[in-house]
Amino acid sequence: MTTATARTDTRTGFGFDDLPALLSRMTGDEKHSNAATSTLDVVWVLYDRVLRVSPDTAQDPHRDRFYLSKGHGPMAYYATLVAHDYFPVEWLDSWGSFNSPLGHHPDRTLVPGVEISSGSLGHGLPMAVGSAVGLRAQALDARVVVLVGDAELDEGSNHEAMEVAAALGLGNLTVVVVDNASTSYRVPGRIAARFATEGWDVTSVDGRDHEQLAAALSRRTDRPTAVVAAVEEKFS
Ligand SMILES: Cc1ncc(C[n+]2csc(CCOP(=O)(O)OP(=O)(O)O)c2C)c(N)n1
Ligand SMILES: [Mg+2]
Repeated sequence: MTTATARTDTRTGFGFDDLPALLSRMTGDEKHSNAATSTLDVVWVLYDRVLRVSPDTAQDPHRDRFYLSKGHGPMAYYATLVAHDYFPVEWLDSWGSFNSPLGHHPDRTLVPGVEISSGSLGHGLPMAVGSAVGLRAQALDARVVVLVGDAELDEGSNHEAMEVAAALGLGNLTVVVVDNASTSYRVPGRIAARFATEGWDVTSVDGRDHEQLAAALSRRTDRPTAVVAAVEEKFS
């Protein structure tokens, strides 16, 4: 079931219902549309209801961090950043072109609000672990939320990061796995079970239900948190 909020309380006046129109401004053949639309609700709920960050606090050491690890599908991310006033809506019209700051993979040096450059799968979670350790060492009460894909978890680097995050008790770290059943050797339930085995706090939710997402993504304990957000199958 899809339960979406229709809030338009952003500074730009754009709300969740405007995202399809914002996405349609990004054209071309290499859009990775499925990868983008799979994350639409998760990214929106994070910026609308969960993360303590805004364009005004984008450099504040106390801000929450969001890392889009599966950077091959950034359209939903760009549209959400536009809605929350990080950069002008007109930038969407030339995305992917030679002089555009909006590449097919996000570049943290070019796009306001983007925390990491991504696109090579398997790096976001290890980076998020490092950031969570650094924030804790500085006694900063900020969180790191990293979004990964289900097939991205096939990269072994994730599993080393998963183990160390639990061993270190990184309660300031959340991973959200957008599960569109796209792995070659899928075993239903394996993602949640793997995180639980390593000692993470795990919640499985409908990745289109904003209330479920907001509750799960806001959860903090003294352990790292994993949210497995199921969406429609990529290849159905
Ligand atoms: C290290 C690395 N290997 C391979 C790729 C090529 N690649 C791009 S998208 C993709 C599939 C990713 O699947 P998933 O993480 O589940 O995201 P989805 O496209 O399903 O949203 C692959 C293998 C890559 N970007 N990085
Ligand atoms: Mg996938």
